[in-house]
Amino acid sequence: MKLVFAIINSDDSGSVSRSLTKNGFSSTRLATTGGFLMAKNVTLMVGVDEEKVSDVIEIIKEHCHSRKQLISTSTGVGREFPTGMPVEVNVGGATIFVVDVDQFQRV
Ligand code: 2BA
Repeated sequence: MKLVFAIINSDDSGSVSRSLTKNGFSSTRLATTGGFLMAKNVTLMVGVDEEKVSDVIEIIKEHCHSRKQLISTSTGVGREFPTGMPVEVNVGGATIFVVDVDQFQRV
């Protein structure tokens, strides 16, 4: 079994969750915050058999869009950038980690 962690934009999270459910996948949503932008995002946890991981990733890809976001460097975000200059970063579609699961039990 594998555990898929997908960090996604909050605006995409509803359609991803609905599509996962519709396709028979169980998922858990965590309210998270990106370390760089300090903006809220959503992390989905999906426990799934190995042969279904690609199906889960396809659903995530289908519903997650990349966005350009302007950040103000005067807020202290991104210290490597010259201060006072707005900087554009490309966020998403999704950041996905797939990890091995040693045990899965419902008790
Ligand atoms: P944030 O950490 O808030 O990062 C938002 C976006 O800012 C990133 O988009 C990237 O384009 C840019 N960025 C992040 N760190 C940067 C840096 N040190 N210098 C310049 N630009 C930087 P994404 O790569 O699409 O990441 C979206 C969110 O996914 C991240 O939000 C974070 O919550 C998560 N994430 C991305 N990579 C990760 C990783 N290796 N480990 C854990 N979480 C990660």
